[in-house]
This record gives sequence, C-alpha cells and structure tokens, in this order.
Amino acid sequence: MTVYNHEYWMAKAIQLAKKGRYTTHPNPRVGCVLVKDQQIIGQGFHVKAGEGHAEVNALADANQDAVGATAYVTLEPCSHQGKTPPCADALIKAGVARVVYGMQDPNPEVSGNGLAKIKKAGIEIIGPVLEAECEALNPGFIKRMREGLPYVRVKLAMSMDGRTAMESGESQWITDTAARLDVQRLRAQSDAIVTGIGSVLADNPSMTVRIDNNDQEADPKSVRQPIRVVMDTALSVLPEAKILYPTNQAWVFSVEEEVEEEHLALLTKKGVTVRFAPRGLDGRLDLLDAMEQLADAGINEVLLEAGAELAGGFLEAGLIDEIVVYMAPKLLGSSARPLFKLPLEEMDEAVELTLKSVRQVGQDVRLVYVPKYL
Ligand code: AOF
Ligand code: ZN
Repeated sequence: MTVYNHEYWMAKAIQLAKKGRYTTHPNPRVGCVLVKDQQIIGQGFHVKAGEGHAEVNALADANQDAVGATAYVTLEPCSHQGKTPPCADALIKAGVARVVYGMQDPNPEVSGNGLAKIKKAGIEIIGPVLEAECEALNPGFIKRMREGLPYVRVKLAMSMDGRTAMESGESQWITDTAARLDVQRLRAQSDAIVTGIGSVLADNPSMTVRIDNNDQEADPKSVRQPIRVVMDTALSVLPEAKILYPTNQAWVFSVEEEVEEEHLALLTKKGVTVRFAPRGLDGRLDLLDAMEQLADAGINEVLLEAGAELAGGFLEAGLIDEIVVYMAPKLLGSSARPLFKLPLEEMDEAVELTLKSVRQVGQDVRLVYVPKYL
C-alpha cells in the first residue's frame, strides 16, 4: 500500500477549498478530506455563508463512519456557534482519531480554541501543514481578521511602454479579450470593486461581473455581484450613472462637509449607500478610513480599478497588497498616461516591488507584483 504524507492529503483539501473561490464571502474558502487506510472516505468544501462548513460537508459525504479517520482541513475547525454549529464538536462526535490542519483560524472567536477543544477530547492534532498555501486561499479574510482591512488588488492594463490611456483619456481597448475575461474572474472573486469619480465621469462604467456561459472556471449561475464603490469626495456622481445600478449594491464614499444635502437625499432615496470618511492629511478623502469601513461590512477582497490619481493615492497610503498588470503588445507613446501618479523626484524614493508571477494571457502578459512597503 502506498503511504501518502500529510502534504499530499492537504493538497487535496486545498483543491477542494478553491471550489469556493467565487461563493464563500464573507466566510473563508475551506476544504476538508477524511482519510482512512490511505483512502478518501469523504470530502467537502465550504460553499456559501450560512451553509455547512467544509468538515460538516465532508462528514455528510462519507461513505462509511469516520471513526478512526484522519481529517485534513485547510483551516482550524471552528469552536463557536456562528450561523452553523461548531465543526470541532462535529469531528469529536464522529470519532475521528486525528485532525491535520493547514493554518490557525485568524477569527478571534476561534483562534486556537477549535484546536484546544479537539485536543481536550483526546484527538491528535498535527499542523500547520502547507500553511503558506492555505493562507493563499484567503488573503482577504485573513487581512480583515488580523488588521481590520480588506486585501486590495489594483488591476491595471498598460501598453508595453507602461501607458494606460491616451492623453485625451481614451483607453478602450488596450488589452485583448483573453485578458478582459481574466479581469472578469478577478472581479468575481472580489467582494467589492472600487473606483474613483474621475473614471465614472469619464467612462460611465458599470463594473459588474460578466461571466460567459462557457467559462471553464467560474460558473455564471453561482457568481455573485460584488458591491461597487465610488470614491467621490464632493458627491458629484450623477443619479443615472451606470455604476449605481442595482442601487442596493452601490456605495459612495464622500467627505461630509463637501456634500450637498439635496443630492445626498436623492441618492439615498434611490437605495445607494452613501458613507462619509474624514479628510486625510493631504486634504483628500481618507482612503484608510474608507477601507476600514469596508472591512467592517465584511469585505475581504477589494479590486481597485481606477485611474493614476486614485491608484497613486492608494499606493501612497500603503493600502495596496497586490498589483495585477496586463501588458499589451502596443506602444502608446510619450504623451499617454502613466499607471500611478506619484510625486517622486529621486531614484531612492522609488516604490520597490516584488514580482510574484508572470503568465501569458492571449497576446498580453499578466504580471503580479507585491509592493515592498508591506
Ligand atoms: C471552518 N470550516 O468551512 C469555515 C469556517 O457563521 P458561520 O457558522 O458560517 O461561521 C463562520 C466562521 O467560521 C468564519 O468566520 C471562520 O472563522 C469559520 N469558518 N470554519 O471550520 C469552514 N467556513
Ligand atoms: Zn466550522
């Protein structure tokens, strides 16, 4: 009999967890396999908040009793009564002999308590196993739990000479269809899409997720629409702007002193959520405060789709966790617009980045960077 190691089974649990990429919000993506005599006897993943957790789904899937089995879970089993009962109790009751976990749950309600409960019941605990891979499943959930902030990805499309639009602002279409499809998936896995009033006034985008029926990865039926958020200091968004529809999923951040009462009443009446943020040190809307408000509302992952000004503001505020840039095989010339507006003069002020991945998407190249200020 081939004996597989813990990493082998945990990798299976990770594959299962990934199936929840587009649906678990605001909960984490979690996978679980139950193994007995080197065979999977049950498997499950968390699909949707309010429904069964991964462990409970794996126990329900088991083709025999789980007495003496090893449970591999990508996240520490929960110990609390949330929308569903504690998974630690379910595993104890099922009689598993061992629990191998991928990472501790950063949720303060759990955070070690699940493991302690299981250990107290005389069950062996092993872990963390493949911790970095398990953490990579939930960058947003983890950041929100640990820091009270969402994980922010900025998506940019640029020419080979690093330009995002012509001087006039004309920007459609720099990248090809394959890259645009990839962006739809990035949107679908996000809880909020954030943009600036500049882009709204210039392009009137809808910023909704449009997943094709033939998409190999994301099922258009289960994909939920992220909320759309406009950073709009003076509340100048027009009530008919496409981004506000449907209005129950649209948010606008403004600075209270700048807002005209009547306009605020009109938008609120339509069902748009208008939130206030204080003025930051530079006199503009405090982006950190706005991001804290989004995290408080359960937003794990933010996709920032903005012009150079707002993208630069996020970068300067230290709020960007990841830069996803699609580079098209085009040259737009020296008068065209850059990716980030940053007031830098000297080489030693340069924002250093770490390259995380490179992939060809159609004729474009997708580059993922992490700013080094993190
Ligand atoms: C697990 N397995 O599959 C998930 C866990 O409100 P509830 O009952 O859905 O609980 C949500 C919390 O449970 C969530 O914040 C996280 O701490 C944990 N999620 N735990 O053992 C799962 N989804
Ligand atoms: Zn649970």
